[in-house]
Amino acid sequence: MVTNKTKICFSSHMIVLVLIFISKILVNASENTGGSDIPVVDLSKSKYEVAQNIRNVAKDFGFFYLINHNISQVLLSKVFNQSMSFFNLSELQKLSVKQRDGYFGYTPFEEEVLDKERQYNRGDTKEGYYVRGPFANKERRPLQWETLWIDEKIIPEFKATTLEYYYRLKQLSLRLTSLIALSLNLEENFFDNKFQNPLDVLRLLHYTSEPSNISSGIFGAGQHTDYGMFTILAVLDHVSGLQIYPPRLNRWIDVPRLENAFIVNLGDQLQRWTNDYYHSTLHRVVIANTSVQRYSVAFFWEPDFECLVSCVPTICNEQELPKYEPVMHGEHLLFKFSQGHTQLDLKTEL
Ligand SMILES: O=C(O)CCC(=O)C(=O)O
Repeated sequence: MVTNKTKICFSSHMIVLVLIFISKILVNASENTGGSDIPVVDLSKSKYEVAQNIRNVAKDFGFFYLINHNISQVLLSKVFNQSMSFFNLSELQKLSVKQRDGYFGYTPFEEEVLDKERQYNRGDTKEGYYVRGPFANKERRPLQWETLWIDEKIIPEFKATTLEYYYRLKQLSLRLTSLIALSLNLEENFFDNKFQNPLDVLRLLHYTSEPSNISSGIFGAGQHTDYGMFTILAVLDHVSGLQIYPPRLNRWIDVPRLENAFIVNLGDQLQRWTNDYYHSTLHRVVIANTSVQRYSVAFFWEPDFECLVSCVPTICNEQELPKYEPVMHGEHLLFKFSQGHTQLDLKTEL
C-alpha cells in the first residue's frame, strides 16, 4: 500500500535526483564550453582522452578552445606588444615591407577580400603581416617565400619574438596533428610524411574600429573557411568579433576570447582527409561598435606543397567511397590565396 509518507519520500527523492541532474548539466556546460557554445579540448588529459575529445567536437563544431597548451602567456604578450608596435608604424614604414610575389610581409588595410560575393565594394577592414621562418629545404619551390622583416632598429626584437612564437606553434601543431591522427584511429605518425616542408605561416592581424555592416558588405574579415589542416588563433583582450557557422546549429554564433586558451579551427584539407566527417567551419569577423581595437595572431598549419590529400583509410573503404578527387595541397592553397589577395600574381608559382 502507498502511504502519504512514502509518497512524500518518493517525491523528495525525485526532486534531489532532478537537482543533481541539473547541477551536472550546468557543471558540464561550463567545463565543456568555456562558458560559451564552443567546446574545450584540454591538452593536460591523456592522449587517448584528448583524441576522443577532438573526435567529438570536430564534426559538429570544427572549432574548439585549446587549454593547457604550454605556450607561455609571457611570450604571447610579447608577441602582441610587437604586433601593436608594428601596426602603429607610419604607413610608409609598413609599406616598406609590403608583401609581394615571392615574399611574405605586410598586407595593407582592405587588401584582402575573403568573400567577394558579399564584400562587393570593400575589402576586410583589417591589416596583416605574414611571418614565417626560413624553409629547411633551400631550393626555390612554389610558395617557399622568405619574410620581408622590419628593421630591428625600428622595432627591436620583432623578428626574434615572432619567430620564437612561430616555432613554438609549429611544435604544438605537430603534437595536435598526431592527436588528430589518433582521433581518426590512425597511427600517430600517419601525417608525418605530409609535413616534411610544410607551408605553415603566422599572421599578425589588426582590425580598425570601424563597425562592420553586414547588409552593406563591410566585414572585419569576410566569411571563409581556412585552407590547410587547422589554424591556431590567439586573441588579445576581450574585443569580440569572431563568429562561426557550425553545421549543427545553422546560425552564426560568437566565439568570445577564453583566458589562456587558443581558438583552434579545422581547415579544408582535414575535411577532405576525413570525407566531410570533420568540419572546416565557415567563420568571419564582425566588428561591433567599440573603442578598443581587435588584435589577433593566426597560425595556419599547412601540409607540403606536393602533399596529395585524399580520404584516410580508416574512413574510406568499399562501403564509404571518397567524395573528393585527391588534390595537391599547394594547388588548393595557391587558388585560395590568389582569390583573397588579388594584387599578387601567383601564376609564376606553378
Ligand atoms: O582574427 C580573427 O579572429 C580571425 C582571423 C581569421 O579568420 C583568419 O585569418 O582566417
